[in-house]
Amino acid sequence: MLASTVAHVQLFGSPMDLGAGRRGVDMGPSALRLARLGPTLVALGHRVDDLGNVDVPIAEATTTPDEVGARFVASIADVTRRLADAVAGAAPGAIPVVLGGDHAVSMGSIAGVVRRARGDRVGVLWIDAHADLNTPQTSPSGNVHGMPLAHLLGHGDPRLLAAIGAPPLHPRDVAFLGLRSVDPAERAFIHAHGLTAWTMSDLDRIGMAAATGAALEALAHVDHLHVSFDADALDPVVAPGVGTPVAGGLGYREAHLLMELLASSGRVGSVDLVEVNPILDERNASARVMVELAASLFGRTIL
Ligand SMILES: [Mn+2]
Repeated sequence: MLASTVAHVQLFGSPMDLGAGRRGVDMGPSALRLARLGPTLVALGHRVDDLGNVDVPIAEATTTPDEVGARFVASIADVTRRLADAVAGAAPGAIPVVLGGDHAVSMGSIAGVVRRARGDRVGVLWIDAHADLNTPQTSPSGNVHGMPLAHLLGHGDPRLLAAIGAPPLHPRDVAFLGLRSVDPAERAFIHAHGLTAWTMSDLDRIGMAAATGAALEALAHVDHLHVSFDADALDPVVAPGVGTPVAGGLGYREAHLLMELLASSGRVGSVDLVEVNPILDERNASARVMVELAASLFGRTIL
């Protein structure tokens, strides 16, 4: 995808909050649509198909046991399969954009991207306050939205690994940007597997432009770049309506610069926009910020 080229974007909603401790991110796809995500991308000249939502059970209506280590794991595994199938079936050449939902939806979206890549090497830029590297054994909460990346790397609950059903990501093919709330077991995981990360502290020191350049360089060897953007990477002042707000996040212009640099790299092949929580929001402001950022990611420039 190039800043100046026309993209074919396919939107997939996954209105799931089974992975989150706090409810409400199931309304994320609606909030992003009401904030005019589709029309905004069309106005940039892109072709956009909204393929609707995958089927997601409602927490109150699930009949699977609410397991302590990994809450709603069986239902989340079902959603992972459905979303992976949908994304794997995206039109040739299209850029799938998955609307969450809690970050557990990325198990399905990235599994679908890996299947669709047919052996091409898939790299992931994980833009997030959190590392999402827990497993049911290490998670302090049992909330699966803190575990998707561990599972995509091949570690964790066998039911989720089976639902992903794609070869695990290689640790060298993952880079973090924006980390600031990392559990001890996640820190150990990052060091044990040599994952690359630009934390908020790194961003303070070297600035967003250098950090984004370094992250793209670290992923220069992959064939397909997936951007998984958790709204909680943003500072709560910019976006209060997110799943798990953490102080000290990306500022408004800093986040736009990141998106503009990704757009001008011409390398983004698929995207997640997750963890928008309208319950905590103020008149859909956070969804609107995410749509503005998506516009920058899809080539909107100031001049
Ligand atoms: Mn996350």
